Amino acid sequence: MQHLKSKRYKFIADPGDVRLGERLGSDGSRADVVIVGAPWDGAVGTRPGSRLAPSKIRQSLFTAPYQGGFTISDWGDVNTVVGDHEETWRRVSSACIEALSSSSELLLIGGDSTVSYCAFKALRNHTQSKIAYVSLDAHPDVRSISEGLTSGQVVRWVREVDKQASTCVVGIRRHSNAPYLFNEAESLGVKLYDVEEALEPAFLGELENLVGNATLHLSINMDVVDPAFAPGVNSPSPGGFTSREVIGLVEKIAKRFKPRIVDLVEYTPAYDLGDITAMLGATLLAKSIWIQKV
Ligand SMILES: [Mn+2]
Repeated sequence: MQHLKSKRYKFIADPGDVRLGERLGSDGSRADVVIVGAPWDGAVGTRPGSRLAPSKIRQSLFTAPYQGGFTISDWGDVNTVVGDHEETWRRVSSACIEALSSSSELLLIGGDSTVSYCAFKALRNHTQSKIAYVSLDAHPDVRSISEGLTSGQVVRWVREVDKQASTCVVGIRRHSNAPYLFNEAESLGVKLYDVEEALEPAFLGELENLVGNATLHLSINMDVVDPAFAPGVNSPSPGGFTSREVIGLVEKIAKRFKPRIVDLVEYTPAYDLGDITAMLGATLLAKSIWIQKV
């Protein structure tokens, strides 16, 4: 048809400039990297809206330059059930199990951070190897609440699924968390690192001791970034990583530990400004792709 573009995600006619969105395989196809969206925010108390994140993240991710050397497929979004978290979580886990069987690296776009727990359950189901769960987050997410549901419990649930998994949270802000949570984390065997510790040159050595050759699940909660660089989150906390710092950290982790799953959670588009949080989130996902066949 006349004057209709066959390629999306690009506005300039430059054949040498290939975008990631131009290399996508079709839904359900096997690929080095498989993308799944989990548009669910039913466990968010403060600023809901991360159910709208997957489409916004894709918009930025698919305009990123394709670096070559890997195949990538977007399987679309999990069909979530509004008001039914158990059925939704079952479906997210099930989609992740399928995606793990068809890829070397799964990129899961949340959604609130409970979808990270679903992905972790899927990974535990998929592999016999030792797993490490590294969460980049301002909060330890080890709450124990008297009623209801919160995404602030995810790391506690991860511990319940696999007590042997090495588990740590990187980017903690002391000033934004109740003191009891630090004791909870310690008694659950969850190692916490604040922002300053994570920026020390020795930090990668710390991770080396913790992760080693385990199968890595890396969870990136966008609130780990300073709200000046990532305002579009459910639970912002001042004093986080700059965008440059978090990009460097994710790149180093991806290169060294080759994560089997990378999830991006808690991005909340309604609170974003000029898509800066979406652009950063998409960049972090692009940097987390470690497969390079060339
Ligand atoms: Mn958090």
